[in-house]
Amino acid sequence: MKLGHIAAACLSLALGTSALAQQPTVLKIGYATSKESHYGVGSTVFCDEVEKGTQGRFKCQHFANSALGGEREQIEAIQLGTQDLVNTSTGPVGNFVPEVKIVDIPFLFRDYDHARKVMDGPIGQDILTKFPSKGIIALAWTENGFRHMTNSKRDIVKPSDAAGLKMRTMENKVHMDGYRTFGILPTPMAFPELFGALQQGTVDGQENPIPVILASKFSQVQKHLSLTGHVYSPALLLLSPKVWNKLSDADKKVFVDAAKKAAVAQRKKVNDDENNGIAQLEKDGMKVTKVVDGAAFREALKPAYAGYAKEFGADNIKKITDVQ
Ligand code: EAX
Repeated sequence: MKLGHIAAACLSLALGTSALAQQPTVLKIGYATSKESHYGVGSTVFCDEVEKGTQGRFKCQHFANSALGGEREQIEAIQLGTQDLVNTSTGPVGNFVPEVKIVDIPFLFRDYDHARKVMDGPIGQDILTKFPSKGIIALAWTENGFRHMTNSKRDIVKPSDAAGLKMRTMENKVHMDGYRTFGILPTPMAFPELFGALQQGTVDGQENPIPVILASKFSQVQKHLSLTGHVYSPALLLLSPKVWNKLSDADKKVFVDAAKKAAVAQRKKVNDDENNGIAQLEKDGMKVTKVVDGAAFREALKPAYAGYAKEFGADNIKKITDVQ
């Protein structure tokens, strides 16, 4: 090699090293739906705020549309440190952190105000402290939304209409116990498999919030939508301890504050989708049942509530329903 070439090689090596020192740490963030959906909106705000707050030392690579797998798989990857962040529903989370299960009880929350107040108040914040001992850092509650039923067979006004329908549920025992009292045949399945299962008729229906039904284009494979709002679906922004443990205290604060801003943006998108998305789904051909017999669903759920009271404590459930 000529001297000039060696000098050039040394120069490029030196430049390469200095460029490397300034390279931001790229965090992999995953979620179930598109980058334009509620999860994408919240995740984008989080990442922008982190990038700003750390002067560009951290940035994100987004893996939307379940590109990193189902929510259970992504949470496992967070524990292992092979994935940095996930913006996930609580669907599978109770299998990792049992204290979360109580907020998955059907008809526990009256409305969005009630749910958000509980999650942001002492009860919700206390649940977040249970994550680190399970190898997960919970930065904030985000949101998926109140879940509604869709199916390919008929309108659902009351539990007897839902009875006998094979419905995909999340891998969530609290939900499944409740839905069985409606007469539904719950079929737990990871979300990435759901569209195909609906298309092929492996299941008759599913239940998800409006933002998910919209983003996943379930109108292409489901005729009937009933606004059952039978359970609130909280979501969480989870971080791997492998990342967290290396952060300075100042950076930790940047991450937590960014997650809070993400939650605000994600909830706003949920509101927007609730307000505008139903008309869109009708336009897309869905038949929407807007008035359902909520009292009949609550009545049907009574045996499941006896089980919930035993598992979680009637007083703990009351503490949540008492929040005004
Ligand atoms: O988190 O699995 C589900 O039905 C979830 O609601 C969805 O993936 C978004």
